[in-house]
Amino acid sequence: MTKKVYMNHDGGVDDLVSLYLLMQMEDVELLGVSVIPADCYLEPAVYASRKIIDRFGKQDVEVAASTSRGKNPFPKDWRMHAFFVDALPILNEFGSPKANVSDLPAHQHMIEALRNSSEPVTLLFIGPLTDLARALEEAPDIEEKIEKLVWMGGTFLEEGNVEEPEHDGTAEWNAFWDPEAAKTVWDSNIKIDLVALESTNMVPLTVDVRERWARERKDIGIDFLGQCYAMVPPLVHFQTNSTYFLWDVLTTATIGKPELVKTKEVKSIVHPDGASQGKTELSEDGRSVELVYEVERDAFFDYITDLARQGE
Ligand code: AGV
Ligand code: CA
Repeated sequence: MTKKVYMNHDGGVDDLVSLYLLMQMEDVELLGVSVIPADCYLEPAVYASRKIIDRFGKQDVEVAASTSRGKNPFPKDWRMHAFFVDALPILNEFGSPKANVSDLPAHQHMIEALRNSSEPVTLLFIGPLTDLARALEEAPDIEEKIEKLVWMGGTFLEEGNVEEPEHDGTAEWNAFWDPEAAKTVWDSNIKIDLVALESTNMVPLTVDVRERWARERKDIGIDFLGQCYAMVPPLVHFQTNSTYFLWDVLTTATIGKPELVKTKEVKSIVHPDGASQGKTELSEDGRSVELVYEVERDAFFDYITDLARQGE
């Protein structure tokens, strides 16, 4: 059975690779893609998305740009990555992008996609939740069209991945960028699969992974993975704040192959403000989420490498 999916991403290397991989999944129908300028700049991220759809998509997919703004901006160095992906020769062989850009802003584009769908839709969010929060405020009726939300965000570990002044370091970045949006979504009745740092910490980008993709670079799809992950720092001696993980790619992979991960139900709240803003915390008074807390690392890398292979 094909799953209907709507994707909202924020233009990082792993966001754009996720778009590529999602389009390679046999049993997924992609209803639309929207781009929010959180961990990216909007223009190159929209261009890169359209070019990936042109070059590697099997269906027509429309792209929408977000008008949302966050509370806590991402570091500029990270936001630059979308420019690098957009400039890759493999995405620029045939001139300017063709995939359509919607006249609607992201959240309204998603509302329309949900209302037009005859079946419930899985929402894949691999950046902040701002566009979903806005959509829910504008069109509460969409809730019943949402099968579930699969979100890369949050953590219940002591350490998050935010290192910023005036913050205590307990949050994950997608939650920190717009903590109020996370709270709005928490307050809804949508089912949530949470791909938090518990599981993404198990899939750092390492040199052996890069070498594997390099050995197979004759395949154009695997070369594309290798080129994308050449732009970001791997884990070598020890983890730093810049170390890159396959956060969003793991989140996307759970849609195509749920057996890769283990999940458990937990109850949690989100801190909307203060020194812990964006922190997700276990609490009996909180809402229920399905936490992805473990992944079969080797099976995951095999899966995404096989999925990427184009046979060209
Ligand atoms: O917190 C993880 C989220 C994911 O959606 N993003 C990157 C992924 O796209 C923010 C982020 C955290 N640490 C980063 C990030 C880093 N070292 N480089 C770039 N982005
Ligand atoms: Ca992201």
